[in-house]
Amino acid sequence: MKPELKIYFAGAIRGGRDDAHIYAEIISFLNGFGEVLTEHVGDQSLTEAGDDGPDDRYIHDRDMVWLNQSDIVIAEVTNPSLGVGYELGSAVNMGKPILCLYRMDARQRLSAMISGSPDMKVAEYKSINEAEELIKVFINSVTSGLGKDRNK
Ligand code: 6K6
Repeated sequence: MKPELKIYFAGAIRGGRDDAHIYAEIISFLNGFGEVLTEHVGDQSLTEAGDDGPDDRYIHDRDMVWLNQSDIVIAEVTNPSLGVGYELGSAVNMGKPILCLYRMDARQRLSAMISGSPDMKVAEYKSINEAEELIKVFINSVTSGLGKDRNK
């Protein structure tokens, strides 16, 4: 049996939790394609202030291990986040296939370091349905190259 696709989902935490419900919807959709290593990013009880969890060094090291283990990286980049930017730069250096999802109606412009990167696919969306379609097409294109199983 072929191994399950390992998906690293990135979304703002200390950068702001306004879009946490969108992260949760994307993660629930991604669960149909493989194992989402970072499900906590969509946890709506996780606040940007909360510091009752593991220490920052532990979080950094664990997330870098997961990033290394992942087959693909999907980031929701509408809400700017230093952590997400760091993860994306690291993922580029690791040679991971990357999809960045950005909401068109957002007031903030996307960083040129993301929209101008030749090493990631940046796609704009308006609705969750549109985001799901973009994810489906991206995963199909990557998994046909990887020869991985997919569920959708
Ligand atoms: C919880 C509440 C406040 O801070 C935390 C720390 N918990 C984290 N747990 C797991 N991953 C984290 C945490 N903080 C940041 N990350 C990683 O960085 C996630 O994978 C996100 O994609 C990204 C968010 O970065 P910031 O700069 O918005 O926090």
